[in-house]
Amino acid sequence: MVMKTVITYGTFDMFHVGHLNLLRRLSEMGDRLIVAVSTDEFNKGKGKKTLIPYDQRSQIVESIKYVDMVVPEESWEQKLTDVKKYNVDVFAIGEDWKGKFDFLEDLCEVVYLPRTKNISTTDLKKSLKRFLSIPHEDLIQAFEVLELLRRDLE
Ligand code: C2G
Repeated sequence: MVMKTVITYGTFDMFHVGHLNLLRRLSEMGDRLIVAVSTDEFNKGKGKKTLIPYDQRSQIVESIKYVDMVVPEESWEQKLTDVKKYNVDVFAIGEDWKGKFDFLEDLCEVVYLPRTKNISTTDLKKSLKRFLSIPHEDLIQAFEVLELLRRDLE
């Protein structure tokens, strides 16, 4: 049986259901799914500051049942060598990258998939930042009020 290999690349910071949906769909496209997780250094080059360091991001992705193998993504160019090295049949990625990797079409199928709506690491970071920017005393006061309400309900 010929093994159909799919590969994708990404940061996967603050792993969420958008990432999960993508990996599940990719796993349905072949027999083996390889995920190249962006290293912290490579992310700096992408202008992306990750909250979660590479070793944790790669451990999480490796633990996803749809994923067969995780490798580090250290450069833009490695896609060309990876496709040959791992005998890749399909390169796939979210459509936010539509057209950017068509140069791989000579080597393998190139697929851009719709992103999952209403979730992104950027939004998660924004809401986290908003919560953390609430003045400390306001949070204390809110918890005190909640405690009073809880006692009333007892
Ligand atoms: N994704 C998605 N839906 C979302 C968020 C992300 O389908 N709501 C997909 C992205 O399209 C991408 C993958 O999940 O295919 C990983 O997303 P990121 O971690 O943001 O990856 P990115 O930083 O775009 O890195 O060489 C390619 C780059 O490394 C891709």
